[in-house]
Amino acid sequence: GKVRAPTHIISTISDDRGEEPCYAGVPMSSIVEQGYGVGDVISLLWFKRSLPRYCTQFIEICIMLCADHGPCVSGAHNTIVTARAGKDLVSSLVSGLLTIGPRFGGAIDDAARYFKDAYDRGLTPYEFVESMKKKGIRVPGIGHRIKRGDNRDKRVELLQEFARTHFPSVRYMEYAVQVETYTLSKANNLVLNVDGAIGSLFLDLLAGSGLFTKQEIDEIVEIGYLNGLFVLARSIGLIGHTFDQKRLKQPLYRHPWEDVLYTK
Ligand code: Q5B
Repeated sequence: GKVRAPTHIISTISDDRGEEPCYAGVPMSSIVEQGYGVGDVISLLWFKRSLPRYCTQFIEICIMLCADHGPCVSGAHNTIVTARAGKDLVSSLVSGLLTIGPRFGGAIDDAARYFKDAYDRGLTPYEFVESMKKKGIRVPGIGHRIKRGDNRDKRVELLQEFARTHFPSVRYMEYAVQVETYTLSKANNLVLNVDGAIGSLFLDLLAGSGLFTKQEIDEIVEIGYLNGLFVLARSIGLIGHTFDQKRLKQPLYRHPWEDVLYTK
């Protein structure tokens, strides 16, 4: 009989062999004819299923709100310096992307992991935060360089407002808010930041949509899909910063001596 030669690659998200490409089985023509948006495409290629409109809208809001946060943040700074060194678009983009990590923009997955674990185990915010302190781990999704208890992050408020209106349940987000109330009682900069808001709300999206099994949710959190939202979003801004520097014909960047403490 026929023997199938072993393949070197297994792929389950897209197929380009037929008359038209398909994302998770949905042909391009349907994507265009049915007016799908970027949120739908992310649902198909990342989660391998169509999600309800409020979910895809939430994904799109995350992308829009995280697209840029000015020229002073780590990612934009790196991109600007690289573009001014005469490098090309891809080099400027990746030099900014490479700063995304546990302190800057890449705390979404860990926020989801830690908030989920603490909430599911029934820890009070006090028990959760103090246990993190004992382990010497900063609470991911908490803290910001410029945002404060009396100067909240508008992006967080917009995400919360949307979820409170459209999500069937926001229990993980409410837990994150309780954690924030406790951390704010310790220091005024320990606000729930945009990473923490997205991390906790995505848990609510996964649990509340009814479209993911418990095992699937655990796998998504374990693999870490959610930093992808920040990476994808911020690429839009970093590309913009590259074009901006090129358009402005900015010269090679050199940091001023006065701003360095030379010491032994
Ligand atoms: N402390 C974000 O720190 C930052 C604590 C904490 C317990 C915490 C810090 C942090 C967790 C990671 C996270 C995402 C590094 C941030 C983003 C996107 C962005 C960026 C933008 C955009 C800020 C002062 C004292 C110390 C610390 C304690 C600080 N955070 N304790 N849990 N989470 N957060 N990242 O201001 O006793 O003096 O030693 O790592 O969620 O990246 O706009 O800029 O869109 O681009 O540098 O919004 O919070 O504070 O390091 O001087 O700490 O607070 O232990 O205590 P700072 P530090 P002590 S959103």
